[in-house]
Order: sequence, then structure tokens, then C-alpha cells
Amino acid sequence: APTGAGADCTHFPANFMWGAATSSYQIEGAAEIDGRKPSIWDTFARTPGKVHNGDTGDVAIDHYHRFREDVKLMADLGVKHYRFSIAWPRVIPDGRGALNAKGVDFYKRLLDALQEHGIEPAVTLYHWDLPQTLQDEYRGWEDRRIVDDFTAYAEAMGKALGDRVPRWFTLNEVSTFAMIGYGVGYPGHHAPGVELPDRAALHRGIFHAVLAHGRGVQALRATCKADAQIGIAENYHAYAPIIETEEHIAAAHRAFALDEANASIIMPILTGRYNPEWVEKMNGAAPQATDAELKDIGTPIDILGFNCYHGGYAQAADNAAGFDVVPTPRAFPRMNISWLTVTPEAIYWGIRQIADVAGQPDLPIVISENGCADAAEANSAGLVRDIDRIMYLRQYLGYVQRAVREGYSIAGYFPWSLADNFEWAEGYAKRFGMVHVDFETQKRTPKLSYHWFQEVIRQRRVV
Ligand code: PNW
Repeated sequence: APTGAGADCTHFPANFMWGAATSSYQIEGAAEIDGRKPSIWDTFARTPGKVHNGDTGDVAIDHYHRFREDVKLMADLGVKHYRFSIAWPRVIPDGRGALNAKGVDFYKRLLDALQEHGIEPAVTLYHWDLPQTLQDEYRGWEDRRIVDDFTAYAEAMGKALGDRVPRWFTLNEVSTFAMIGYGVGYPGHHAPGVELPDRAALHRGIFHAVLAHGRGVQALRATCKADAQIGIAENYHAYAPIIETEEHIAAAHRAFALDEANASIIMPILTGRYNPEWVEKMNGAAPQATDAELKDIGTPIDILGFNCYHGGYAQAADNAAGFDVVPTPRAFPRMNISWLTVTPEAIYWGIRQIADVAGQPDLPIVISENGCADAAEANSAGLVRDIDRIMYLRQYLGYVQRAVREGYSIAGYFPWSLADNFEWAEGYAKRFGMVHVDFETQKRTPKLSYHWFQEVIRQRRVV
């Protein structure tokens, strides 16, 4: 049931999951400690010219050593859930083979600290830090062997931590790591920064990822607690109708179904098939899958993580497709990072499109990421007054509330991110945190948005 006890027109249900989110390479640091080996992000960041200012995740926000302080910040914030990722090259340094006990112990210490504060973990297995060894050996996601190696990693983590972790996400944002890590005809601007010859090669890589996801779900299912919720965190692309009429809503739903990322990732995962209309449109570049592979890709999941930052607008049109995607006007509001237009309706339509287009009205969805980079200044007392972030989150959360009110299956909200961290190709120049981090001293200071979110959680409504 989508709405729990206590939900009404303005309040979130009492059992709604409020959380915070991070990922390993962006926060941990300790790149060469306790047996961790490099990931493709270490290699990429250490390659001159790839990351802004030559920044790397070598130290990041030193969470590896300061996790207790970070857990305390979450406890004070009032969240009962924490989404973090495991660094694959920390626990299996070469990507396959023996477990590194010291690496696994770090996550056990973190789980202990969370438990002491009554915070439930939601663990992502892969948030982009692929073991470099697998990239060197067979080019990572480009090669079919990644499927077995990821599945073995999932099984190993299920066995090591499955008795203590109630929620799992296999992969984070296949569409981002595939479409930004690899370029077709130009090098990608995320790791591994590979240039692919054509779209068929891109879709082969994506196919390996969705198959690895499905087999990973099965491996976790076999090793974790019976009631564990297992799924994926994907930033599938949502489309809002330009005006809420039947014809534009239908146009938005078609834009969703035929979007290249959705049609190759979330739709086969949720339906166990590729849309023949999309396959036709791809003109030979779509993946070829056997029935057995489709069944694995479509392995039922218990929870869907929706990472939502922005979306598109669709309009009904008299063309072959039946819709147009409306370009975002030049002066459309944006947050402090070039790609982030403020499109809060996307979070509502993204929830609804899982029900109406992917045919999964009862699948619990959590917003596994939503957030922005701020451009805020501190006041004389050192309080970062990020009212830009508050404005952004308030609008998106209002649309999540609408989905709750209308009975959609939305179960939780995890803003990105708990604290400022390594923002990939932007290095430390873009700050997504509700907690400010001084990257010199590692001092953490809650921003105004942290106090705002605290109050949202306390009152269970958009404040
Ligand atoms: C997500 N885009 O990445 C990631 O899951 C996080 O690790 C990251 O820090 C966060 O969002 C903010 O960027 C994205 O270009 C990267 O649309 C790029 C895009 C979206 C999400």
C-alpha cells in the first residue's frame, strides 16, 4: 500500500523513509589504505586534464576515518535511513577472487555505528568505482565477463553483510556511467573516459550492465535475509506533459517509453523485454538478447531507487512519433552546475511513469537521490545560507508529496548528499551537501538546508 498511517493531504505517512545518500569514491578517501586497490576513478582522476583542478578522491572527505562523526550528523538530522555504496576494489581489490577482510571490516564498523543510532543501511554495490584490474584485463563493462564478476561480488557481499542490510541497490545510474563514461566518437568525460566506435558498442555495454543487475539481484536474494528489499538506483529520464491534458500526458508517456536510456535500462529491467518500436528506431544498434537473458534482466525487484535531478517536457505532436520533446529555453532556471535545470514536476511524473508506462503500480519507489549544487555564502557566524538548495528541494519534495497524496507507491526520500564531496569531473568545485565540508581542515558544518530538512522530517510535511 502506497500511503501509510497518518498520511493526509499535506503530511507524509508515518512510515515514510527519510534518508541521506553518499557514495564510496566521493567521500571515503583512504585510497591506498588497508589493501584497497585503484578503481577506474582513481586512474581517471590522476590523469591530467580529466578532472577539474586535478582533484582526486585520494582523501575526499576522509569518511573512512571520520565515519562516526558523519553518522552522528545523520542521527542529529533525524534520518532513519542511510544510502551508501561499497567500494568494490576495497573489498575485492582485483575485482574477482579473495575478499580483503580489512576492507570488509570497514563496512562492518560503519554498520555498527549506524545500528547504534538506529539508522538502517541501504547499500549500493556499484557506484562507479570499478576495480581497475577489470578495466585492464577486459575493458570492464564492454566485456561480457563483467557479468560473472559482478554477480560473484554481489554474492560475496550478500554472504558477508546480508544478515545486517535490509535494502540493496545493485547499480547506481547505469545511464550516467554508460552514457557519460563512454562517448560515441569522442572520449567520455567520466571514467573510464573511453571513446566507443558506435551506438551498438554503447548498447552492448549497457546490456552487460542490466544483465549484471538481474543476476546480482538473484545472488543477493540467495544470500540475504528473506525480507531484504533488493533493486537498482537509476536516474531514468522522466517527462512532464507541457500541460496536463490527456493528449500531452500520453505524449509524455511515449517520450518516456522511447527515451534511449529508459528503453535500454529501466524498461527491460521492469518488463523483461525491449520495446520493439525502440529496437526498430535504433536501426541495428539495440542489443540482441535471448529469452533466458531477458528473464534474468527482468528478475523481479522489491524496491526501485529513482535518482531524480531534472526531466524533460513533452508535447503532443502531429509527427510520426506522436510527440515532441520541448527544448529548455535559454533563460530557464538552473542550479549551480551546468546541466541542472529546475524541473520539479519530473519527480512526480517519474514516479507516475513507473506505474503507468512500466506497468508497476505497486513497486515501492524511493527517491534515492535528489539535490543540487549550491552557490551560497556563509553569514558572519559561519552558517552557509543555502536557500537556493532549500528552494530546489522544497519544490521537488512538494511534487513527491503530490504523488503520496494521489496514492502512488512512493516510500522514501534520500536527498543527495549528506555532505559536500568529490563531484566527479567537477572535483571539489561543486558542492551538493546539506553539510558544508572545509576540504583543508575536514571540518563539517551543517548548512541551513540541513536544518530545513530536519524540520521536514520532524513535521512530516514540506516546510
Ligand atoms: C548523480 N547529469 O550523477 C550521481 O549518482 C552522484 O554520484 C552525483 O554526485 C550526483 O548525481 C550529482 O551529480 C549525475 O548530467 C551526474 O544529468 C550527471 C547527471 C545526473 C546525475
